[in-house]
Amino acid sequence: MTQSDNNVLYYNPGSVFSNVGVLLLCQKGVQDQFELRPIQMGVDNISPWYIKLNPKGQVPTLVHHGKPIPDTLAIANYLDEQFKPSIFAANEKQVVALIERWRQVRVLSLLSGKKTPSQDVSQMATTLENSRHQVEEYAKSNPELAEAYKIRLDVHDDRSKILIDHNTYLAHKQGLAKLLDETEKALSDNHGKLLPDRDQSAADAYAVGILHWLKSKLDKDILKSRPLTERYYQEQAGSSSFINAFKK
Ligand SMILES: N[C@@H](CCC(=O)N[C@@H](CS)C(=O)NCC(=O)O)C(=O)O
Repeated sequence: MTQSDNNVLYYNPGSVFSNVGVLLLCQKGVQDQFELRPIQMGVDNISPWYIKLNPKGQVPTLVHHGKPIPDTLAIANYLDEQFKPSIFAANEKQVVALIERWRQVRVLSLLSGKKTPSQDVSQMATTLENSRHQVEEYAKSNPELAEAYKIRLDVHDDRSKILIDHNTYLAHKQGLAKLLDETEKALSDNHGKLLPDRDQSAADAYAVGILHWLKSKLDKDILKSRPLTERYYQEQAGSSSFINAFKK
């Protein structure tokens, strides 16, 4: 590990949870202390060096002083511990519950899932099979990472279902509509905030990061019939942390 590997955010600029990771760093104002290093998905994220950092083989992973912190919620908690003041409250029950609601949105399904029962997904299924085989090969040739690769295989299988199962697509589509309706109601009840007793929390990074992704990649009018959520999004998108994260 070189000196420059000590403080890094491994990410993929197109991925929604990478958006959230970058936004968390910018909300903390510590983005300049980390190198944002893109990795090649399908290649780097299943390679032994990355699986050692993040057994799920997902992005983002934060590395701070050489210590890997996989998973955005763990990153939010870690940043609050390391850099004061604490602003995320990512260990508070109501904040975690709301974050988990937003994390159930699987944008991959909405964008690339099986949208109609007759859609031909055979090419996708072949690509996924090949990738699964590659993971199994890595597991065989790196026995010390057997446990980690088991975790990756579970993530891989879950991801495959999201991409090739039509009912899973429908469930995620309905789930998103329900979450957006709940958000509209919460903003109405809480005077424009996501939560009753908190002006700001890590949940905002998830909501705005995911909304940004949905608006830019799936449907720019997704909030058309949800004016309070649109206003909330616009306010958040005007903040300096959002501009630093996405508009530079
Ligand atoms: N729970 C994780 C989710 C991370 C995640 O789902 N990352 C996706 C991209 S948005 C990923 O790396 N997918 C690639 C793969 O699994 O092959 C977090 O919050 O960090």
